[in-house]
Amino acid sequence: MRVLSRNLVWHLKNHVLRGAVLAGGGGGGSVRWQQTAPRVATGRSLVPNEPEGPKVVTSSIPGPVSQQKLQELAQFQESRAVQLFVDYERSLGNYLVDVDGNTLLDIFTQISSLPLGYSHPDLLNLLNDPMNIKAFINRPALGSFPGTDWPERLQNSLLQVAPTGLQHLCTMACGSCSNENAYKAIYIWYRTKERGGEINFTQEELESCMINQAPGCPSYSLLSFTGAFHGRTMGCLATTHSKAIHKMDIPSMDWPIAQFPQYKYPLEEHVRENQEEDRKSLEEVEDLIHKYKSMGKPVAGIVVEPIQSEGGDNHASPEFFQKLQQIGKRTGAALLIDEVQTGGGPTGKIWCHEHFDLPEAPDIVTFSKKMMTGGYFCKEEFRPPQGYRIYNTWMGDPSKVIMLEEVIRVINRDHLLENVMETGEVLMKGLRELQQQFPQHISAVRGRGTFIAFNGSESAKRDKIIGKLKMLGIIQGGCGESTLRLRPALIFQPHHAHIFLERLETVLSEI
Ligand code: PSZ
Repeated sequence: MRVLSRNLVWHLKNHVLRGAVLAGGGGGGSVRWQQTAPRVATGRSLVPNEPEGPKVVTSSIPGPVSQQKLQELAQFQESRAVQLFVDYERSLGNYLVDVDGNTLLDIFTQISSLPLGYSHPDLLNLLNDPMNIKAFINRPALGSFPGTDWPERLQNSLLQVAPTGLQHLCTMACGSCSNENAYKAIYIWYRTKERGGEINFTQEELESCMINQAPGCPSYSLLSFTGAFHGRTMGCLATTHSKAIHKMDIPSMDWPIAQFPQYKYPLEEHVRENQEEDRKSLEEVEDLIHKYKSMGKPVAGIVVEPIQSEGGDNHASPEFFQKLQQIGKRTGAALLIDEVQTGGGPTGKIWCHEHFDLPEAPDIVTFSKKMMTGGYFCKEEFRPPQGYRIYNTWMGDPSKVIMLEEVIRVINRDHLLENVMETGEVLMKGLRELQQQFPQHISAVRGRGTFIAFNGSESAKRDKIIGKLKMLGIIQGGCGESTLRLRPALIFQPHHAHIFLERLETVLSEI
């Protein structure tokens, strides 16, 4: 009943009262999120025929069909992380439809990896081109047998959005393998520098590397930050520190880990304390770099997320990143910015580090998720001096790059970065108001674009909010200790934001 009446309120606001400034009503709670005419106007929803709003038809989620499927799957696969089964046939735009027929507004988008939501018509349309169909079924080993159009494909996709100053790239399949190979590129670069331009290996190097010993396998290290997430493969995992469950029982490397700045929010009210956090963190970075050098494990690179995502949406200032870059330059360590989760537009720029005004490009930028393909951009000196050193079977997938080309075209055509900024403003304003109204439940609203988060009062309360939102038709994710994060697609518009805010208000007034 409650859901039905909420749907009705939503319908009124979006169809009857669209463009008007609402001053009250809304089932007990006041509706203060002003509806203004959208600046990005291409009809109501950017994806035609999207559902009108969320609709929950089962008394619990996962519903009975999802539960039954889960039992089937669990017979032969560990499936405890499965939340529900999805009807991808019926999911569209910002709405995920599950196998029980629940229509859910998706603000988590497959762990932040859908740039254009579900079944975007322009992506579907790619399959009408017979050339594309061949690309989808003939998957090449790109490092050795790329198709005729591969250079052109990369020019028309990844290189169109390459960060300024990074004109070289390597494609990979996922975020972890992008980081893993970027780490290798850093070590190769570092050792090549040490050899002083000599590109031939010594016999001793050739033999020792085969048995994991120096000098062929030097003991270099990579500096990462507390709370970081860079993937779960062995090298990446050594730099991941967000949750113990990721790391338990896996042997790892003793590499330096510096404390990431622990900011207070809102940023404008805590400038002094946050600057002090930057200072402490950067001082530790320098200390660790010196310490590890004297231990015989020189730091070849620094890896950092522009906004720590899995670790709890922890921000750091542009000055922090500028100074981090300076430290890297001074000590001879490369700077790798991991844009796997932030890249592709959710912060209102294609790359989050564009917000930082770095005096020059970082050395390597890794990507995946919304970029459809994994990979990294790098400076020329990060290309290994020999071939076949950064390589694997697929090295990505042309079909994903074809999709990315279309995604970039749609981002430009539909002004999706502007849409992200506009929707982000609506979300931030609404969340700040809710934070004032319910300070006992939520705090620390923060974000860039629609890459937004806020804290619950504690981990169990956060999970409760997520659970109740789901029953009101909203899929939202958690991260860190007690944080709720928004990771909508780039097609998430102000009217979707209003549905979310309204339902969050209901949840907060009920818990
Ligand atoms: O639990 C997990 O394994 C999750 S939940 C979210 C992610 C992984 N994100 C992946 C990720 C990332 O956010 C950053 C900043 N860097 C690297 C990765 C690894 O990417 P994948 O998962 O594609 O290997």
